[in-house]
Amino acid sequence: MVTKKFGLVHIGNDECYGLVFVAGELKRLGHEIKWFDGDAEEVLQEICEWGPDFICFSPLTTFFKQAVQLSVNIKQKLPLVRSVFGSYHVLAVPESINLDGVDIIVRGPVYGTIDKIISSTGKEVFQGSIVPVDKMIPAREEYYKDIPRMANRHRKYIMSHFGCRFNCSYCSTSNIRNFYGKDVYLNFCLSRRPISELIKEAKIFLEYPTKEVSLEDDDILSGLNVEEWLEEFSSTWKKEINLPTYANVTPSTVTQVSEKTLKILAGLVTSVQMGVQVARPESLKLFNRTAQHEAIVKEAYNRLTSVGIRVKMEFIMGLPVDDPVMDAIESIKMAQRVGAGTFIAAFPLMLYPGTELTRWCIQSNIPLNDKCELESHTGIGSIKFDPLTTKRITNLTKMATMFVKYNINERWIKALIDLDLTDQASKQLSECQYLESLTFRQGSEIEKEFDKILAEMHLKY
Ligand code: B12
Ligand code: SF4
Repeated sequence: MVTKKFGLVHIGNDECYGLVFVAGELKRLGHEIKWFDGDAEEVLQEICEWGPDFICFSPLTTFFKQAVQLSVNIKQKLPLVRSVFGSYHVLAVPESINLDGVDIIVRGPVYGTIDKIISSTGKEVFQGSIVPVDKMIPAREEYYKDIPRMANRHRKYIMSHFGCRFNCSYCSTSNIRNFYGKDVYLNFCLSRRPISELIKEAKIFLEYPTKEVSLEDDDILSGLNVEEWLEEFSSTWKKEINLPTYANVTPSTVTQVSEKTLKILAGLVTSVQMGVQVARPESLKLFNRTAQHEAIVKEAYNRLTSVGIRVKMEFIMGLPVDDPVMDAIESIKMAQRVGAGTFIAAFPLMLYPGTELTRWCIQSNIPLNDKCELESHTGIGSIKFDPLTTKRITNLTKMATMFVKYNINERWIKALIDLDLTDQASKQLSECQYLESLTFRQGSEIEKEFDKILAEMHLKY
């Protein structure tokens, strides 16, 4: 076998989790790998000095343009290098193969594609093969060695399964499910990885200054035999890793699992993030989430807090509805009814390619906002509104955390969202919001390190 040099390009503030599995597969096959920080000024020079045969990108839609531009720049300097793109954006938009800078696209898993990548000469789109989840082996050693800002990140990620049983219209899950086919999706994306593999994967976190681990499954409570699995995972995690964790849940699953399951979860996580998204029934319908109405959210919130789990609720604002501002205010008022004083986060609606909602908006001729960069902290979403509504929605997403935490009433909310924010005010609000999320999970001590954390990331606002 000929050994090739594969450069892996990280982009963004958080780990590129899929690329960690690509690294594992390349290592298993005996290829040479090196990671590069795509956000670093000297990245182009460093890649040229190393001289890879292939350069790999795994951008979500948010980072796709940046990745393509970097690839174009690399290929100008190293005309023989071949660029390979994988992950969710190119899965949904394989036509991206026609762009300058994109030589090869891999749709779906990396498995079974490396030899094809090496042999290919023209522009090609490959489809990866499913392998049993216990054969998916990630590799982080080189990642953390080559990009210290990732190694030193206070938060790390791990996933026990890769899917979700719901079908929200704004989410890529339905697209991924269609791509794999329903049965394969069920068997692959919803199967749990062996606990021993998760522990092996997490051991490296202990070598670096890790403060918390996000159990990043879309819903930690979904999947078969959840009670037995959680019990075993929780006791092994505490024995072998014992770093604080948090997880994602969905209201409907929280209300369905047993009391014992919730108590086991309470022993494992310090808090959970629960997607609530919207309050109004017609907005729930637009999102294909009709079952997750206020009574379910309230029940889920109460069940979680009754076993001592703190809950962060997440909302989406700026919907293509008749009165988007009141729609968002109704969501805030619902969050206050469910858990005033708690920590919530609100994001502007982002339309990702391949989702049902994206298709619906295009078919319905909903005006789209070309200023949306798919960066949630900017407060700029995908739907185009008149200037006043745009301002109010942006302010609502930036201040929603404060409105619920400090239980601000509707008159004050309406007054505050009419303010014109200066650039500095906007930046500080995003920082405050981020600090709230850290103190919610890690306690107020983290405030002492906040300036250092900010210095190591490029917080978009
Ligand atoms: C884990 C996760 C995260 C993590 C890690 C993100 C990352 N960059 O890896 C965190 C929490 C940081 C995150 C954040 C965000 N996420 Co996220 N996240 C996920 C989640 C739950 C799982 C993704 C995953 O790691 N799967 C497991 C790995 C093993 O699979 P994989 O990534 O597909 O990789 C495999 C293949 O695709 C392929 N592959 C991947 N890359 C490459 C590259 C090459 C060269 C090759 C050959 C193959 C290859 O090989 C891998 C192994 O088989 C998905 C939802 C889901 N259940 O799929 C959403 C998802 C990916 N996230 C999404 C979004 C929108 C975001 C945010 C932009 C949200 C926001 N507005 O802030 C941020 C972006 C932050 C960032 N800096 O990247 C969207 C992406 C939609 C899109 N078209 O871009 C998804 C699909 C969820 C959704 N709402 O629809 N996310
Ligand atoms: S519950 Fe979350 S991960 Fe599942 S389909 Fe809805 S938004 Fe996507």
